[in-house]
Amino acid sequence: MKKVLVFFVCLLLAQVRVMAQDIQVQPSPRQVNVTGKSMTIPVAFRLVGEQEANPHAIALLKQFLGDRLGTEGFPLFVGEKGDRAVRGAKRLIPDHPEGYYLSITDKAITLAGNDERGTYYAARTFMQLFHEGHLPFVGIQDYPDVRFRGVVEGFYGTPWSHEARLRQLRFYGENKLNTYIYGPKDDPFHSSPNWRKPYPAKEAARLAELVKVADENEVDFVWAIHPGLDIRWETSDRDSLMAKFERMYDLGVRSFAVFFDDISGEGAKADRQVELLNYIDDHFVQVKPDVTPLIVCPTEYNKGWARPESGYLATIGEKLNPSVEVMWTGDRVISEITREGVEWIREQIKRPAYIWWNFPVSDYVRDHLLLGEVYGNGKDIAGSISGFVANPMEWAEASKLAIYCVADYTWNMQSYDRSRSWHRAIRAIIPENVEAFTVFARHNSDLGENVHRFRREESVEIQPVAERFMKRYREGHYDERDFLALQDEFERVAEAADLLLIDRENEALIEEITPWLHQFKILGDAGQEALAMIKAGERGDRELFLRKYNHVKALRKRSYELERQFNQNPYQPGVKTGTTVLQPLVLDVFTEATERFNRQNGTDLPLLADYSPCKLTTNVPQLEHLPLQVYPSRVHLTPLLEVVKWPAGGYLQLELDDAYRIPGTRLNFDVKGDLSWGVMEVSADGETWQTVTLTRDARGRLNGKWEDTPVKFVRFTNTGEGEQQVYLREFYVVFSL
Ligand code: LTM
Repeated sequence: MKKVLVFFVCLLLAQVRVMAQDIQVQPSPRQVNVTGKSMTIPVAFRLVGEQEANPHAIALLKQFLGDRLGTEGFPLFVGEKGDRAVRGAKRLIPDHPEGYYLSITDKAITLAGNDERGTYYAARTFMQLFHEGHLPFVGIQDYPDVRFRGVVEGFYGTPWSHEARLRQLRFYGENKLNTYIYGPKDDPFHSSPNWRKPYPAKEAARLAELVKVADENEVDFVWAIHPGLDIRWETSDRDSLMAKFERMYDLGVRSFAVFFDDISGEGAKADRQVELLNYIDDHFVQVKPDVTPLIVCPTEYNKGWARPESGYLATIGEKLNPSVEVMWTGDRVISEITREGVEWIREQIKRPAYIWWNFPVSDYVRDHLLLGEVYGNGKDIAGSISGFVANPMEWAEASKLAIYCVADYTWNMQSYDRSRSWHRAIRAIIPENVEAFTVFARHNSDLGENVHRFRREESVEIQPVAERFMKRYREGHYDERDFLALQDEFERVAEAADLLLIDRENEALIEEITPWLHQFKILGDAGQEALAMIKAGERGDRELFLRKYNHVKALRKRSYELERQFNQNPYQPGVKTGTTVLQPLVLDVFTEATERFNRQNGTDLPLLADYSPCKLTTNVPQLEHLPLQVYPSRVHLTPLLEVVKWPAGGYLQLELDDAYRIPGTRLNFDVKGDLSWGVMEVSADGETWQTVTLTRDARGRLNGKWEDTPVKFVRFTNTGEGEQQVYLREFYVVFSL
C-alpha cells in the first residue's frame, strides 16, 4: 500500500501542462476535454477487464505496454459497454458503432467501447497519447462519421505484394480504417480468366494469412470477384461463383463483393446481374450469420455513364435486395464526391451509396506519383453514404500518404484539415525525413493531361513566384528575390532526392519511388544550372554560359534515358516528376536564356523545345485527352482501361508532322465480331483518303496495310448507324522518321 502511495505522489508531482493542441490523435477525434494537466507515464499498469474485453484490443495493449503490465500498478479498465470493468463509464460511451470513451485521470485509465471495435480504437488512441514520457489527463468521446472506411485494391497493373498488403493492414488498424477490399484487376483468380477456379495452394495460404492479420487489426477483409468479362448467365457459372465464395469462406473470408465494372455486352445486363446478386445474397450471405452484407460495384458506376434510358440503375434500385451495398465513384470515373452527387445516386439506387473513390489510383497516369493533399470531397456527405474506400496506386507505401488522410477525413469530416492531415501523414510515414519528403511530395502531386481530366494542385507555393519571374525575365527585368527563391527551391529538390535515396527508415517506400527520386535529382540540378545560365549570360561569360548550357542538355538527355529505363509498363511508361510547374520552368528558363545568348552573340544554339511529331484529333468524348506515346519508330495511343463508347460518326485521327512511308498500323478493340461498322483510312493531305485493308492476326489484332505511298494522316471512323462499345487496347502507327 505504501509503495502505491509513493507512486501516486510521484505521479502527481511530475505533472506538466498539456494543451489541446499537444494532443495529436489520428484520426482527429470528435470530442476531447483536456484539463491541462498530465502525469508521468506510470512504471506499471494493471489491466482490469481482460476476460470480457475485445481480445484484439487486449493483445494490442499487452504488446504495447510489455513489461509495464503486471498484477499491480496504475489501473487500466478496458471493455465494451455492459462489461463489468467499464460499468462506471456506461453513460459516457457514445451510442454509435465503433464509438468509444477514453479517460485518463490521476486515479485510473478507462478504455470503454460501444462495441468491440470501439474498444480497439480506444486502445489505439490511448497508445497515441503517450507523449514525451507523459500521459495527459483527458476525456475523449469519439466515433466515426462513415460506417465503412478504407481501401479498395481495385486498380489495373501489378497487384500489391503480400508483404505490402500485410503492412497495409497494420497501417489500417493504426489509423482506424475498418475495410480492405481485395479486387486487383490483374489477379486472374479475381477476374477473368480464372475467377471460376480456386486459388493455387500457395496463394490461398497467403490470402488466409491476410484475413488473419486483417482480423487482428480490426479490418474487414472483403474478397471481391470480377466475373463480368466472360460470365454466362447459366446455372453452371452461378454455381462456380458460389463454389468460389465457399472456398474463400473456408480460407476465413467473411465479407464479399462482386464487381461488374469495366465490362460490356452480356455481362453488363442489369436484370441478370441482380438475379445473380440476389441469389448469392439469399443462399450465401443470409444463411451464414457471420458474413457481412454483400457489396456490388455496378457497371454504371458513375453519373457520367449512367443512362436513364438503359434502366440500369433503376433496376438496381428496385430489384436488388435492400441489404446489398452499391458502390459509386461519383459524377465521373475519377471525381470529387459532392453532397448533390450522393443525394442523386441515393435516389436512383434507393440506398446510400458506398463510395469507391478513385484516388490516389494512378493506373491511367502510371508515369506519375500522386502524393498531394487529399481534398475536394464534401464535408457534408457523411450522412448520405454508407462507405468510403479509396482506390490506391500500385505503389502501396506511397499510397499511405493519401490513405492516412482518407482515414482522417472519413472519421471526422467537419474538422478535416487537408494541410494538417497531409503534414501529419508525412510524419507518420517517414518521421526521420519529413522535410525532404515534403519537398518531394509537393512537386509530385498533379497527374498531367489525362483522359479523365482529373488534375491536382502541384508546387503551389512556388508557382506564383515562377510565373512572376518568367514574365519579368521575358520583359527584361526580374526581382532578384524571386530568382533566389527559385534557386533555393531547386537546391531543396536536389537535396531532398539525395537524402531520400539513402534513407533506410522506410525502405519499402524508397524502393517504390527510387526512379522518381533519380528524376527529381536531375530536375533539381537542371533547374539550378538553367538559372546559372541566366547569370552567366548577364555577366557576358560565354564560356560559363556554354558549360551550363551543355550541362542542362546532358541532364535532359539523362532524364530522357531514365524515362526509357524505369517503369516500362505498356500504358504510360516512364518516370515524370514536377511536370506542372518545375519542369516547364526549367524549359522556359533554358529557352529564354539561350535565345538571349544567341541574339547577343550571333550564335545559333539549338533550343530545347517540347516537340511532338504527332497530333491526335477525335470527336469521341472519352478519347479527347488521351496522351500519345511517341517513339523514334512508332507512335501509339495510351490504352484505355474502361469500355469506350464510340458514337456513330466518331473518329480518331493521328496526324504526323509530315508524310512518311509507314509500314503499317495496328488496331486492337478486343472485340470478337467483325469490324464492318468502322473503317480505317490513310491520307497524305487530309483530303484524299484511301481505305486500309485490315487483317486479323492470331491474337485478334487488326493489322492494316495499304499501297506503299507516304501518308501524313491515319484515322478510324465508326461509319455505322449506332454507338459501339469497345476496348481500346492498341492503336499503333509504325513509321520511320
Ligand atoms: O473505378 C472503377 C469502379 N473501376 C476501374 C478501376 O479498376 C480503375 O482503377 C479506375 C482508375 O483507372 N477506373 C476504373 O474504371
